[in-house]
Amino acid sequence: MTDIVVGPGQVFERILTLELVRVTERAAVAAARLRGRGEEKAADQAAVDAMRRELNALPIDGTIVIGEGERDEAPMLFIGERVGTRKGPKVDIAVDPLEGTTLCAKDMPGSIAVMALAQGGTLLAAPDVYMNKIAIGPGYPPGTVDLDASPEDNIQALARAKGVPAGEITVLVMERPRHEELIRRVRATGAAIRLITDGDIAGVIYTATPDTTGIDMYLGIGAAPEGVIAAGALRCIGGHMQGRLVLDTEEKRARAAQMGVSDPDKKYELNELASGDVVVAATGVTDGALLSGVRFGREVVETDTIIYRSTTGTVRRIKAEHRAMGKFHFEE
Ligand code: VTB
Repeated sequence: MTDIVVGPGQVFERILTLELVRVTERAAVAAARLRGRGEEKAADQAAVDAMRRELNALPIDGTIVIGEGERDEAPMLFIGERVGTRKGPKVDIAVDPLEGTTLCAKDMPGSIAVMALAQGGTLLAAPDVYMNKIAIGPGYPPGTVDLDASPEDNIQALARAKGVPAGEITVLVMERPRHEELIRRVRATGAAIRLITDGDIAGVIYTATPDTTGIDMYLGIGAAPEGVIAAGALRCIGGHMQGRLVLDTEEKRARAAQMGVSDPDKKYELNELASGDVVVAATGVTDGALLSGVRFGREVVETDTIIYRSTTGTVRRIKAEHRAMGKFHFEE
């Protein structure tokens, strides 16, 4: 596969699109075996191990740009780690092998195994800090909402653009003390709030299909790496998103600068968070609004995966039955 050229047409990721499914499927199954055990670290580690094994089998020369942490704090899938067979196109990889570790440990809805693959240098190399995010779905003119506008103005603007009263808008927010004021102000407009305890990659993605998820807008502060992965998916489906890193200490600003962030206050647009062609795959670990969780049958393990490909905007859903992973089969 060495002759595959990264360039117009993006043959490489077309071929790899389906390969990624295997990566997130394996990670999801590994984590799901530890669902509901209250063991966040063990579930995460299982997902990391499985994802790494599968990534290393791919015909790519991949570099982890968003991973489990910086080199000294993460033994595997750390930022800068090279993955793949090295005989293939140079690609950037962003992973969150178990997004929503607590959700998985408590067997609550919404945990997923997720990764993005992009042309080298096109994903924002976000440090592990917070990001203030806003996202809405496709079909609205650019500038309908803005990260720097008040929540009240954003809700009114979105309601106008949608042609509904503010009372028919639903905003998704992560339940955190830091969002108390935001939640109060959103509710004061008449809009509804859906709270999630974790898992804001899916939270942002929900805005892309409001008719199925019931979510019109994402607001609030979540993790920056998750923001970049969500942006990758949103780029494929359409939708608007902005994000700003929360660099509130000298240490964080220095760390961000080391990773190439020259303006600590920059408001990133969707196409700056993920600026090139990207493929995003996510497999459900526990049930959620986006994906079903892994089902363990007597002989068959079932997974539910969604793959977004930005070049064409294709979204595929793959429900798989894995016989070789069934209870009565030996897994490596
Ligand atoms: C989120 C969410 C994650 O961290 O970005 C969040 O997507 C942000 O951090 O699932 P805090 O928990 O510190 O608020 C998670 O909840 C966990 O990684």
